[in-house]
Amino acid sequence: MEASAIAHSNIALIKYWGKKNEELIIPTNSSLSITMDAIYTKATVKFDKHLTKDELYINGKKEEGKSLERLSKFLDIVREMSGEKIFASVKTETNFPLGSGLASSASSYAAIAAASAKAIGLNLDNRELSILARRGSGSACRSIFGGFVLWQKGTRDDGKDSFAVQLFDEKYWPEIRNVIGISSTKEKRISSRSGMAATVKSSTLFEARLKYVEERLNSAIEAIKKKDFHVLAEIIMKESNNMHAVMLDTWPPIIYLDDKAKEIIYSVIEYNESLGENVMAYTFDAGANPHIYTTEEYVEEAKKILNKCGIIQTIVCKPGPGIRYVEK
Ligand code: 2P0
Repeated sequence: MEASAIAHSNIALIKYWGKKNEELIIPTNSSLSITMDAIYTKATVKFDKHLTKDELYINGKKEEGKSLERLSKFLDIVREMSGEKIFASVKTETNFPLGSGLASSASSYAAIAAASAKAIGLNLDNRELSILARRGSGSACRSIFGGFVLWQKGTRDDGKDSFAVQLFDEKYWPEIRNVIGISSTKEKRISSRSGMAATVKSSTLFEARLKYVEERLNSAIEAIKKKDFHVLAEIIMKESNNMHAVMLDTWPPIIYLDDKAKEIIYSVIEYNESLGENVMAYTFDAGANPHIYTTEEYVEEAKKILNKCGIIQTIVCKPGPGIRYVEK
């Protein structure tokens, strides 16, 4: 009863920040992302009747405490779905440094969902897998699919219609790049999970965000359909700003952007202005690592901007594939 799967990270253009239901992980708004080819997690799950509790190894290191508890809660869902009451040993390996500040929960839980469902004998299609992955980490539901992915928030209270769908596969717009800067290696002060809960509870601007975010999402999809990077870039940047605005409006405030991030924001805007066209778009998640979405021909310029702003290490990603099963 063992299986391995690989899932790639995804970086949102329209962000998920806020839950309608914390237990079931149902979001307050739909979101849109691109799956990244160069960063991924491989998970191997083995259900073993000799085990007396679940085990978790991340990059070879045995984990206890919160991350194990979270995994066990997730595996309880898989056990309930299958009717099997067996503990599992779970090993995950990421190909990017975990201390890099790049979130690994999306790729990890997508890979764990796929590997555990297969190992325990559940025969799930990708939609069911997306719903399952969502229960591990919201953004993981998007990593089941490759290319351009929409997570539809759904309307049901049980979350059964809250899953991701692929809009376009990874070959649709192959020139797209995300130049990721590794900015901070520090553990973030506030986790996404507690941060977004605090925003929903305390930000007065959040209501306004929810009013406009789906409109922005539809405009983003239109721009992707037309492969209009100039329009898409403006939406991406405004959306990042908007999410970080509600973060700052949270009490106590959440501030993920640092001085380097601020320099990058101004530099990208200035570069676009110098060309009279948006050829790059910055976006930031729950951390200070910059993501510059651009097209192939501007990758070197994007790197130069990041270097000038004090960022040495970069990872260049293209649209990447969805979940795949591999040999151990
Ligand atoms: C996103 N983030 O859309 C946004 C942008 C962070 C900022 O998805 O509580 O780690 O496990 O559902 O999935 C981070 O949220 O949170 C996230 P949980 P998750 O990519």
